[in-house]
Amino acid sequence: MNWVRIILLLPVFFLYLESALAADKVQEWPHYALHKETKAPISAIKVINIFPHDIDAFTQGLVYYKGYLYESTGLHGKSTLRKVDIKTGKIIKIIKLAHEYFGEGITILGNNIYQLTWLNKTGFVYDLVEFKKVRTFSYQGEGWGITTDGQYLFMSDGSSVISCIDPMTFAVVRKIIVHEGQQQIGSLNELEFIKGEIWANIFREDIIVRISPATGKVLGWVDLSLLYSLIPKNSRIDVLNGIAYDRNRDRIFVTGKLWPNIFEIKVVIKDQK
Ligand SMILES: [Ca+2]
Repeated sequence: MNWVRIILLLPVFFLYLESALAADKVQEWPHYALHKETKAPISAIKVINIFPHDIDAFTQGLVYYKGYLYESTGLHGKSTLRKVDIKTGKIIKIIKLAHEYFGEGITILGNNIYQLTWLNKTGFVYDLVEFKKVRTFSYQGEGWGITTDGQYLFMSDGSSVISCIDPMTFAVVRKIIVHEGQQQIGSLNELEFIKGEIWANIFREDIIVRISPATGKVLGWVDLSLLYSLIPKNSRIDVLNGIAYDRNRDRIFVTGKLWPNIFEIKVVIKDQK
């Protein structure tokens, strides 16, 4: 074995390793570089209402339906599906998932609730009223967020890809690559369809990205960092996650994992470029 050759090549290897790691970091574009890199508008928010939220709810999915919020929570042994009164935060109905499942996104289509799990490659369909499980389905990769345009399901898996899924066959109809220019936007988490756009939390970031469902192009950003100043100090909070939309009254609700509050927000233009 030619040790001299190996020793001589070592710096090249480390240089390669470093550049590979740097390339990986580029994927994590938000938030530190966002304000100077993006050409899309960055919106600020105005808080309209503050509601209580279960501080034990590790929020992974949030959706509004006919006057109530429906929420999916994660963690093994603590995963649930629940119907919640908005004003009081009171749990109206709840079911627990088996210990092996880590609950993720939910959406409502027709008379059914669709719930993903994180690593089990398994989703559940429940009837909306009784939370009775009516179907189990499978998918490739991880389950993160899910939303609907009223026809198809749209699923995130923690990458920059959103998969458009047929709700009957669960086949992938098409894949949406979320991007701005050449830059893909990764870590897409909880999702919501709002006025023809897909809004997505970005894992570990204080921003929502607004996405064109047709092209995957970034349409803009919503900066939620203001919310941290409104949460009681010493709150044991995890990351922002959860977007729900009441299309009848044009109300947007956001929260986070273990957050003590759900916020009704309005978006205001902060930085029109
Ligand atoms: Ca949602």
